[in-house]
Amino acid sequence: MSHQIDLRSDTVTLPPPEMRRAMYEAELGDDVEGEDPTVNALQARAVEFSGKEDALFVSSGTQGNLVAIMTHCTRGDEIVVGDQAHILHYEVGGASALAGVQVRTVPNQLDGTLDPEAVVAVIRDREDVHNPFTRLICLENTHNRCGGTVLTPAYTKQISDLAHANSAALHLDGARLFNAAIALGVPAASVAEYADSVTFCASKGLSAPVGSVLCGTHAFIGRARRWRKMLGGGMRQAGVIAAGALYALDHMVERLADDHQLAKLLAEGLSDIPGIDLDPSRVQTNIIIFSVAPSGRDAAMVQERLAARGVLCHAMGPVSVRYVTHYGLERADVEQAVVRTAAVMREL
Ligand code: TLP
Repeated sequence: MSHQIDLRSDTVTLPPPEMRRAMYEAELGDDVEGEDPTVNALQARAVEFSGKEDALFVSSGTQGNLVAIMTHCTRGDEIVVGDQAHILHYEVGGASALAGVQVRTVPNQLDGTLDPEAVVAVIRDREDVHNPFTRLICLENTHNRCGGTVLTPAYTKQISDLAHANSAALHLDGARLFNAAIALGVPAASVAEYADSVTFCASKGLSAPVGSVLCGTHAFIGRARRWRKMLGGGMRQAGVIAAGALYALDHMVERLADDHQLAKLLAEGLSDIPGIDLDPSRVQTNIIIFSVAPSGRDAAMVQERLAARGVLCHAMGPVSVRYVTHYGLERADVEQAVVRTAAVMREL
C-alpha cells in the first residue's frame, strides 16, 4: 500500500528535530517545589500569550479543563456546556465523577456558539432552595465537534457578561486557541480576553509531544495548583516536556495558517465528490467534518474503507467523518487524500 495519510487528528503530530533538541537540553528542577526553570519559563510565556495573570502547566487538555472546573466550582454546583462540547463527550465524565458537578447542556449552534438566550434560560434561581448554583459556563474555541469553528471575542464577551451578571464564571476550552487566533488575525490574548480561565494545548497543531497550560488570575492558579497535585499532576522535572511546549509557542504558532490553507484545499476537493455533503465555505481552521449521508452508507463503514486505502480518519457520528490537517502533511498528501476518498465513495 502507498504511504498512509493520517487525518485522524492534529494530536498525531510528531515534534520537529529542533523541538526534540530543546527538550534534550532543557534546564531542569523539581517543579513541585516551583524550581523547574523551563516550566517556569513556559508558564511565563503562557502569561504573555494568554494575557492572564498566571499560568499552570498541566499534563493534557482534559486535565486542564478538569482542574479549571474543580477550581471554579464546589461539589453539587452546575456547569453549563454546549451539547457538542469536548468536556461533555470526550473527557470520560470527569466533571461529574471527579469534580462532582452536574453538567447542564445548551444546544451548540452550527458555528459552535451557544444562543445567549438559551444560556440565560438555564441559569438557576439562587433564591430557590431546590436549585444547584450555576457556577460556570464553558465555551470551546475552536469548536471541535462543530468543525473547527471560531468564536469571536465579541461573542465571548457577550457570554462572559451574562455569566458575570449571574454570579457565574466563564471557562474557555481553548485546546486550539492559537488556531482561533490565527483564523481571526488577532493575538491569542484577545481570543481569551473575556474568559476567567482558559486552557490551551501544546500537543495539537503546535506539535509538542505532551502538555497544556491553564491560565487565570494569581488566586485562581494558586488554588488550581492544589487540584492538579491531587490529580497526580505534580510532575517533578517536567521541564523535559515543558521545553517542547515552550518551543511550540515560540516557533509553531504562525505555521498553523498552513494547516488552515490545506484544510480549505481538502474541503474544496471533498465537496465535489458524489456521496459527500460538505460546504467548504464553512471550514475556518484545520478541522473538516463532512456527512456521508447522501451515499446511503454509515461513517464507520466509510472510515474502514478509507483506512484500507491508507487514509486514516475518525467517524464522529452515524454519518459524519472528521479530517484534520496538521504539521507533517504536505499539499501532495491532501491532493492524494481527495483522490483516495473519491475512489472509496465510488466503490461503496
Ligand atoms: N481532542 C481530541 C480527542 O479527544 C477527540 C481530538 O483528536 O480532537 N478540548 C478540545 C476541544 C479537544 O479537541 C481536546 C482533544 C481536548 C480538550 C483534550 O485534550 P487532551 O487530548 O490533551 O486531553
